[in-house]
Amino acid sequence: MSEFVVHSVPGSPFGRAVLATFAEKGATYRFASVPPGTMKSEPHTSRHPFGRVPVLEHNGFTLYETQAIIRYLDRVLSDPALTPVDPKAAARMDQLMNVCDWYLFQGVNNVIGFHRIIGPRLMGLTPDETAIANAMPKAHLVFTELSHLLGGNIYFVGEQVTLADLLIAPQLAFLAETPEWKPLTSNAPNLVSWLRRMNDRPSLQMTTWERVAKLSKAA
Ligand SMILES: N[C@@H](CCC(=O)N[C@@H](CS)C(=O)NCC(=O)O)C(=O)O
Repeated sequence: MSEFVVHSVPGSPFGRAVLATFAEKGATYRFASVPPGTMKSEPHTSRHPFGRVPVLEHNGFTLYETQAIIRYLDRVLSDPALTPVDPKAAARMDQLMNVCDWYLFQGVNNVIGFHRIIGPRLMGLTPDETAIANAMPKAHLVFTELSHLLGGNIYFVGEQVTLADLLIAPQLAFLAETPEWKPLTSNAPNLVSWLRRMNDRPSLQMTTWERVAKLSKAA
């Protein structure tokens, strides 16, 4: 069986979505840690011209953008399927994945998650409270909409886990570690229960920041 290589960094929510997809499929991969401070230079920019993670390599095929990667994995590792067959359910999954990238990440997690977690933990920065406060109106809107779309479902699109759950869970798990989580979920208890269910899945347990950091040290 050909080797999958994931270039990423421990703690990356997008990278975690890829690793969790492998775990859901029961498939193996090699984790190639991108050394700190090298994401914007060669050789990484040859893999990812925008200097981000994750990047997948498979049989000489290189792919960046998390949605593209996990959709590719769902096609080449077909069992269990993580995309619904029903066109409406598949469209809902696609919609949620775009809500994640366009609204949950941009302006919410890349601000709150950065200032609360990444900056202090990796760069010794003090959280910028003004930037966090400015991100909160959009964050409330995103949480309200995610809660609405989840409704009474077990997973975002129904009873089966899909790529949408695997993309969104690492982003919300990040925010759940911040003081903003409580006000953001005060009217969204279904999101709290959903995240608990996701965190209980082996695929999320195997891909925590700590577990991936250990994996990357051992590699
Ligand atoms: N649209 C990209 C976003 C990837 C992304 O932003 N990754 C973060 C880590 S979770 C990153 O590489 N950040 C480095 C930076 O912003 O310079 C994807 O879906 O893969």
